[in-house]
Amino acid sequence: MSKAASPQLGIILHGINNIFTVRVENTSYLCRLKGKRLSSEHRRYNALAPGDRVYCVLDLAQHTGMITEAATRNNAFVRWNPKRNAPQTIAANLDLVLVLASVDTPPFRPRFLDAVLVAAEHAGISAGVILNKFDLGPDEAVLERMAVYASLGYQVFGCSAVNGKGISDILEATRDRTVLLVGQSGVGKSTLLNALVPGAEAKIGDLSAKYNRGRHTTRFAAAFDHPESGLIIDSPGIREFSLQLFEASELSYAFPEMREPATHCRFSTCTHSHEPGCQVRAALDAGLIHPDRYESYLRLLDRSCI
Ligand SMILES: Nc1nc2c(ncn2[C@@H]2O[C@H](COP(=O)(O)OP(=O)(O)OP(=O)(O)O)[C@@H](O)[C@H]2O)c(=O)[nH]1
Ligand SMILES: [Mg+2]
Ligand SMILES: [Zn+2]
Repeated sequence: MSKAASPQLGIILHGINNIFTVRVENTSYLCRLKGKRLSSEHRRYNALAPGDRVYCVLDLAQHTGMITEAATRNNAFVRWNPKRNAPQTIAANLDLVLVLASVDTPPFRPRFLDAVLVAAEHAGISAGVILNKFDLGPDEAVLERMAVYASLGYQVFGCSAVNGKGISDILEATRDRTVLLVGQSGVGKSTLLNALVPGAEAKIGDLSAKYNRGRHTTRFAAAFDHPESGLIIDSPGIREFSLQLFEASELSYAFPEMREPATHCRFSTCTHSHEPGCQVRAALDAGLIHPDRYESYLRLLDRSCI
Protein backbone atom coordinates (compact mmCIF):
# COMPACT_ATOMS: atom_id res chain seq x y z
CA MET A 1 0.00 0.00 0.00
CA SER A 2 1.61 3.25 -1.11
CA LYS A 3 -0.82 5.75 0.44
CA ALA A 4 0.79 8.17 2.85
CA ALA A 5 -1.00 7.92 6.16
CA SER A 6 -1.58 11.56 7.04
CA PRO A 7 -2.24 14.64 4.88
CA GLN A 8 0.87 16.38 3.60
CA LEU A 9 1.28 20.10 3.03
CA GLY A 10 1.80 21.10 -0.60
CA ILE A 11 1.53 24.11 -2.89
CA ILE A 12 -0.81 24.45 -5.85
CA LEU A 13 1.03 25.06 -9.13
CA HIS A 14 -2.09 25.13 -11.29
CA GLY A 15 -5.55 23.68 -11.65
CA ILE A 16 -7.85 22.90 -14.56
CA ASN A 17 -11.39 21.63 -14.20
CA ASN A 18 -10.88 20.97 -10.50
CA ILE A 19 -7.81 18.82 -10.99
CA PHE A 20 -4.86 20.48 -9.34
CA THR A 21 -1.15 19.98 -9.77
CA VAL A 22 0.21 20.12 -6.24
CA ARG A 23 3.91 20.16 -5.37
CA VAL A 24 4.82 18.25 -2.21
CA GLU A 25 8.53 18.09 -1.38
CA ASN A 26 9.78 18.48 -4.97
CA THR A 27 7.32 16.02 -6.51
CA SER A 28 4.11 16.95 -8.34
CA TYR A 29 0.83 15.12 -7.77
CA LEU A 30 -2.45 15.38 -9.65
CA CYS A 31 -4.96 16.05 -6.91
CA ARG A 32 -8.73 16.29 -6.71
CA LEU A 33 -10.79 18.10 -4.15
CA LYS A 34 -12.43 15.96 -1.51
CA GLY A 35 -16.09 16.81 -2.08
CA LYS A 36 -16.94 20.15 -3.63
CA ARG A 37 -16.13 22.16 -0.58
CA LEU A 38 -12.99 22.31 1.47
CA SER A 39 -13.11 21.75 5.17
CA SER A 40 -10.95 24.83 5.73
CA GLU A 41 -12.13 27.57 8.03
CA HIS A 42 -13.00 29.84 5.09
CA ARG A 43 -15.00 27.25 3.16
CA ARG A 44 -14.07 28.76 -0.15
CA TYR A 45 -16.07 27.18 -2.91
CA ASN A 46 -13.77 25.78 -5.61
CA ALA A 47 -11.51 28.76 -5.23
CA LEU A 48 -8.00 27.40 -5.10
CA ALA A 49 -5.35 29.23 -7.07
CA PRO A 50 -1.61 28.89 -7.79
CA GLY A 51 0.35 29.62 -4.63
CA ASP A 52 -2.35 28.24 -2.32
CA ARG A 53 -1.11 25.81 0.31
CA VAL A 54 -3.21 22.72 0.76
CA TYR A 55 -3.19 19.48 2.68
CA CYS A 56 -3.38 16.33 0.54
CA VAL A 57 -3.63 12.63 1.19
CA LEU A 58 -1.22 11.24 -1.41
CA ASP A 59 -0.97 8.06 -3.41
CA LEU A 60 2.79 8.07 -3.83
CA ALA A 61 2.89 5.31 -6.45
CA GLN A 62 0.23 6.86 -8.68
CA HIS A 63 1.40 10.44 -8.16
CA THR A 64 -2.16 11.41 -7.32
CA GLY A 65 -3.89 12.72 -4.23
CA MET A 66 -6.95 14.12 -2.56
CA ILE A 67 -6.99 17.70 -1.25
CA THR A 68 -8.59 17.65 2.17
CA GLU A 69 -7.98 21.15 3.44
CA ALA A 70 -6.66 24.56 2.42
CA ALA A 71 -4.24 26.39 4.70
CA THR A 72 -4.98 30.01 5.60
CA ARG A 73 -3.72 32.44 2.99
CA ASN A 74 -1.20 35.20 3.72
CA ASN A 75 -2.75 37.19 0.91
CA ALA A 76 -4.63 36.79 -2.35
CA PHE A 77 -4.56 38.79 -5.55
CA VAL A 78 -8.19 39.18 -6.58
CA ARG A 79 -10.00 40.78 -9.47
CA TRP A 80 -13.70 41.19 -10.09
CA ASN A 81 -14.82 38.85 -12.85
CA PRO A 82 -17.62 40.72 -14.65
CA LYS A 83 -18.70 37.67 -16.66
CA ARG A 84 -19.31 35.58 -13.55
CA ASN A 85 -20.23 38.56 -11.42
CA ALA A 86 -17.94 37.25 -8.69
CA PRO A 87 -14.47 37.84 -7.29
CA GLN A 88 -11.74 35.69 -8.79
CA THR A 89 -8.51 34.86 -7.01
CA ILE A 90 -5.74 34.79 -9.59
CA ALA A 91 -2.97 33.67 -7.23
CA ALA A 92 -2.31 33.45 -3.49
CA ASN A 93 0.54 33.86 -1.01
CA LEU A 94 2.43 36.28 -3.23
CA ASP A 95 5.54 38.34 -2.49
CA LEU A 96 5.24 40.47 -5.61
CA VAL A 97 2.78 41.32 -8.36
CA LEU A 98 4.45 42.45 -11.59
CA VAL A 99 2.10 44.12 -14.03
CA LEU A 100 3.29 44.01 -17.62
CA ALA A 101 2.64 46.61 -20.25
CA SER A 102 4.11 46.78 -23.70
CA VAL A 103 5.58 49.74 -25.50
CA ASP A 104 3.18 48.97 -28.34
CA THR A 105 0.99 46.15 -29.70
CA PRO A 106 -1.10 46.17 -27.61
CA PRO A 107 -0.96 49.92 -26.91
CA PHE A 108 0.18 51.17 -23.52
CA ARG A 109 -2.84 51.52 -21.19
CA PRO A 110 -2.09 53.29 -17.91
CA ARG A 111 -5.66 52.73 -16.59
CA PHE A 112 -5.04 49.00 -16.63
CA LEU A 113 -1.75 49.35 -14.75
CA ASP A 114 -3.26 51.64 -12.15
CA ALA A 115 -6.17 49.24 -11.52
CA VAL A 116 -3.75 46.33 -11.00
CA LEU A 117 -1.56 48.42 -8.67
CA VAL A 118 -4.64 49.36 -6.65
CA ALA A 119 -5.64 45.68 -6.37
CA ALA A 120 -2.12 44.81 -5.17
CA GLU A 121 -2.06 47.68 -2.65
CA HIS A 122 -5.50 46.64 -1.41
CA ALA A 123 -4.27 43.07 -0.91
CA GLY A 124 -1.10 44.29 0.84
CA ILE A 125 1.21 42.82 -1.81
CA SER A 126 4.30 44.63 -3.16
CA ALA A 127 4.00 45.56 -6.80
CA GLY A 128 6.14 46.53 -9.75
CA VAL A 129 5.73 47.48 -13.39
CA ILE A 130 7.45 45.89 -16.37
CA LEU A 131 7.50 47.69 -19.69
CA ASN A 132 8.11 44.95 -22.25
CA LYS A 133 8.87 45.13 -25.99
CA PHE A 134 11.58 47.75 -25.51
CA ASP A 135 12.94 46.65 -28.91
CA LEU A 136 9.95 48.50 -30.41
CA GLY A 137 11.25 51.77 -28.95
CA PRO A 138 9.18 53.41 -26.18
CA ASP A 139 7.96 56.97 -26.66
CA GLU A 140 8.58 59.79 -24.22
CA ALA A 141 5.05 59.80 -22.77
CA VAL A 142 5.32 56.13 -21.79
CA LEU A 143 8.76 56.64 -20.25
CA GLU A 144 7.38 59.58 -18.28
CA ARG A 145 4.66 57.33 -16.84
CA MET A 146 7.30 54.75 -15.86
CA ALA A 147 9.23 57.48 -14.03
CA VAL A 148 6.03 58.38 -12.13
CA TYR A 149 5.64 54.75 -10.99
CA ALA A 150 9.27 54.66 -9.87
CA SER A 151 8.80 57.92 -7.91
CA LEU A 152 5.84 56.30 -6.12
CA GLY A 153 8.10 53.49 -4.90
CA TYR A 154 7.13 50.77 -7.37
CA GLN A 155 9.91 48.70 -8.86
CA VAL A 156 10.07 49.53 -12.57
CA PHE A 157 11.71 47.41 -15.25
CA GLY A 158 12.17 47.83 -18.98
CA CYS A 159 12.84 44.72 -21.02
CA SER A 160 12.54 42.92 -24.28
CA ALA A 161 11.50 39.32 -23.82
CA VAL A 162 12.59 38.59 -27.41
CA ASN A 163 16.12 40.06 -27.39
CA GLY A 164 16.88 39.50 -23.70
CA LYS A 165 17.42 43.11 -22.68
CA GLY A 166 16.62 43.73 -19.01
CA ILE A 167 15.87 40.07 -18.23
CA SER A 168 18.75 39.66 -15.76
CA ASP A 169 17.42 42.54 -13.59
CA ILE A 170 14.01 40.86 -13.41
CA LEU A 171 15.60 37.50 -12.55
CA GLU A 172 17.48 39.18 -9.74
CA ALA A 173 14.40 40.96 -8.36
CA THR A 174 12.28 37.80 -8.40
CA ARG A 175 14.72 35.34 -6.85
CA ASP A 176 13.41 33.59 -3.70
CA ARG A 177 9.99 35.13 -4.19
CA THR A 178 6.55 34.07 -5.35
CA VAL A 179 5.76 36.42 -8.19
CA LEU A 180 2.66 36.90 -10.33
CA LEU A 181 2.87 38.22 -13.90
CA VAL A 182 -0.36 39.95 -14.89
CA GLY A 183 -1.36 42.08 -17.88
CA GLN A 184 -3.47 42.42 -20.99
CA SER A 185 -3.39 39.69 -23.59
CA GLY A 186 -0.42 40.04 -25.95
CA VAL A 187 1.89 42.14 -23.74
CA GLY A 188 4.30 39.20 -23.59
CA LYS A 189 3.79 37.56 -20.17
CA SER A 190 4.40 34.04 -21.45
CA THR A 191 7.32 35.16 -23.64
CA LEU A 192 8.85 36.80 -20.56
CA LEU A 193 8.21 33.69 -18.47
CA ASN A 194 10.05 31.60 -21.08
CA ALA A 195 12.95 34.07 -21.03
CA LEU A 196 13.13 33.90 -17.21
CA VAL A 197 12.61 30.16 -16.83
CA PRO A 198 14.50 28.06 -19.39
CA GLY A 199 12.39 25.03 -20.26
CA ALA A 200 9.07 26.51 -19.14
CA GLU A 201 7.84 26.27 -22.72
CA ALA A 202 4.71 28.31 -22.13
CA LYS A 203 2.64 28.73 -25.25
CA ILE A 204 3.07 32.08 -26.99
CA GLY A 205 0.38 33.60 -29.15
CA ASP A 206 0.56 35.84 -32.17
CA LEU A 207 -1.20 39.17 -32.25
CA SER A 208 -4.47 39.73 -34.01
CA ALA A 209 -3.51 41.69 -37.14
CA LYS A 210 -6.83 43.50 -37.17
CA TYR A 211 -6.90 44.72 -33.57
CA ASN A 212 -3.22 44.59 -32.62
CA ARG A 213 -4.15 42.73 -29.46
CA GLY A 214 -3.31 39.34 -28.05
CA ARG A 215 -5.45 36.29 -28.66
CA HIS A 216 -5.83 35.12 -25.06
CA THR A 217 -3.35 32.31 -25.56
CA THR A 218 -2.71 31.45 -21.90
CA ARG A 219 -5.88 29.82 -20.56
CA PHE A 220 -5.11 29.37 -16.85
CA ALA A 221 -2.65 30.68 -14.26
CA ALA A 222 0.31 28.41 -13.61
CA ALA A 223 3.39 28.54 -11.38
CA PHE A 224 6.90 27.72 -12.64
CA ASP A 225 10.17 27.38 -10.75
CA HIS A 226 12.48 30.36 -10.82
CA PRO A 227 15.87 29.04 -12.07
CA GLU A 228 17.49 29.75 -8.69
CA SER A 229 14.61 29.66 -6.22
CA GLY A 230 11.10 31.01 -6.03
CA LEU A 231 8.02 30.74 -8.19
CA ILE A 232 6.89 32.75 -11.20
CA ILE A 233 3.19 32.59 -12.03
CA ASP A 234 2.02 33.27 -15.59
CA SER A 235 -1.64 34.25 -15.96
CA PRO A 236 -4.21 34.65 -18.72
CA GLY A 237 -4.54 38.06 -20.35
CA ILE A 238 -7.25 40.26 -18.93
CA ARG A 239 -9.11 42.70 -21.17
CA GLU A 240 -10.46 45.00 -18.49
CA PHE A 241 -9.14 44.81 -14.94
CA SER A 242 -12.15 45.36 -12.67
CA LEU A 243 -11.87 45.71 -8.92
CA GLN A 244 -14.02 44.38 -6.15
CA LEU A 245 -16.24 47.09 -4.68
CA PHE A 246 -14.78 48.95 -1.77
CA GLU A 247 -15.01 52.22 0.16
CA ALA A 248 -13.73 55.46 -1.38
CA SER A 249 -11.34 55.89 1.56
CA GLU A 250 -9.82 52.50 0.77
CA LEU A 251 -9.35 53.53 -2.85
CA SER A 252 -7.44 56.72 -2.08
CA TYR A 253 -5.34 54.73 0.41
CA ALA A 254 -4.35 52.44 -2.47
CA PHE A 255 -2.84 55.46 -4.27
CA PRO A 256 0.39 56.07 -2.31
CA GLU A 257 0.61 59.70 -3.44
CA MET A 258 -2.87 60.44 -2.03
CA ARG A 259 -2.41 58.84 1.37
CA GLU A 260 -0.86 61.76 3.19
CA PRO A 261 -2.86 64.65 1.65
CA ALA A 262 -6.11 62.68 2.18
CA THR A 263 -5.59 62.89 5.94
CA HIS A 264 -5.83 66.72 5.77
CA CYS A 265 -9.09 67.08 3.78
CA ARG A 266 -11.77 69.24 5.41
CA PHE A 267 -14.26 66.38 5.50
CA SER A 268 -13.30 62.95 6.77
CA THR A 269 -15.68 61.45 4.19
CA CYS A 270 -14.05 63.38 1.32
CA THR A 271 -14.00 61.41 -1.93
CA HIS A 272 -11.43 63.85 -3.38
CA SER A 273 -13.62 64.42 -6.40
CA HIS A 274 -15.52 67.68 -5.78
CA GLU A 275 -15.52 68.56 -2.06
CA PRO A 276 -14.28 71.96 -0.82
CA GLY A 277 -11.11 71.91 1.24
CA CYS A 278 -9.84 68.77 -0.45
CA GLN A 279 -6.10 68.46 0.04
CA VAL A 280 -5.75 65.73 -2.58
CA ARG A 281 -7.01 68.16 -5.21
CA ALA A 282 -4.72 70.83 -3.74
CA ALA A 283 -1.79 68.41 -4.17
CA LEU A 284 -2.95 67.78 -7.74
CA ASP A 285 -3.05 71.54 -8.44
CA ALA A 286 0.40 71.90 -6.91
CA GLY A 287 1.76 69.28 -9.33
CA LEU A 288 2.45 66.74 -6.55
CA ILE A 289 0.01 64.20 -8.00
CA HIS A 290 0.24 63.24 -11.67
CA PRO A 291 -2.98 64.27 -13.47
CA ASP A 292 -3.22 60.95 -15.26
CA ARG A 293 -2.99 59.00 -11.99
CA TYR A 294 -5.75 61.24 -10.62
CA GLU A 295 -7.81 60.46 -13.73
CA SER A 296 -7.36 56.73 -12.98
CA TYR A 297 -8.49 57.40 -9.42
CA LEU A 298 -11.67 59.17 -10.59
CA ARG A 299 -12.56 56.38 -12.99
CA LEU A 300 -12.03 53.70 -10.34
CA LEU A 301 -14.02 55.78 -7.85
CA ASP A 302 -16.89 55.84 -10.30
CA ARG A 303 -16.80 52.11 -11.02
CA SER A 304 -15.51 50.42 -7.90
CA CYS A 305 -16.67 52.34 -4.87
CA ILE A 306 -19.71 52.19 -2.65
N1 LIG B 1 8.71 42.85 -30.40
C1 LIG B 1 8.47 42.12 -29.30
N2 LIG B 1 7.48 41.21 -29.33
C2 LIG B 1 7.25 40.49 -28.19
C3 LIG B 1 8.01 40.67 -27.01
N3 LIG B 1 7.54 39.83 -26.06
C4 LIG B 1 6.52 39.16 -26.63
N4 LIG B 1 6.34 39.55 -27.91
C5 LIG B 1 5.34 39.05 -28.86
O1 LIG B 1 4.03 39.37 -28.40
C6 LIG B 1 3.10 38.36 -28.78
C7 LIG B 1 2.30 37.89 -27.59
O2 LIG B 1 3.17 37.25 -26.67
P1 LIG B 1 2.65 36.31 -25.48
O3 LIG B 1 3.84 36.00 -24.63
O4 LIG B 1 1.85 35.19 -25.99
O5 LIG B 1 1.68 37.33 -24.71
P2 LIG B 1 0.85 37.06 -23.37
O6 LIG B 1 0.88 38.32 -22.57
O7 LIG B 1 1.29 35.82 -22.70
O8 LIG B 1 -0.64 36.87 -23.97
P3 LIG B 1 -1.89 36.02 -23.36
O9 LIG B 1 -1.40 34.66 -22.97
O10 LIG B 1 -2.86 35.99 -24.50
O11 LIG B 1 -2.39 36.81 -22.19
C8 LIG B 1 3.94 37.26 -29.46
O12 LIG B 1 3.87 37.47 -30.86
C9 LIG B 1 5.34 37.54 -28.94
O13 LIG B 1 6.35 37.08 -29.83
C10 LIG B 1 9.08 41.64 -27.04
O14 LIG B 1 9.80 41.88 -26.07
N5 LIG B 1 9.24 42.33 -28.21
MG1 LIG C 1 0.34 34.07 -22.22
ZN1 LIG D 1 -10.21 65.13 -0.39
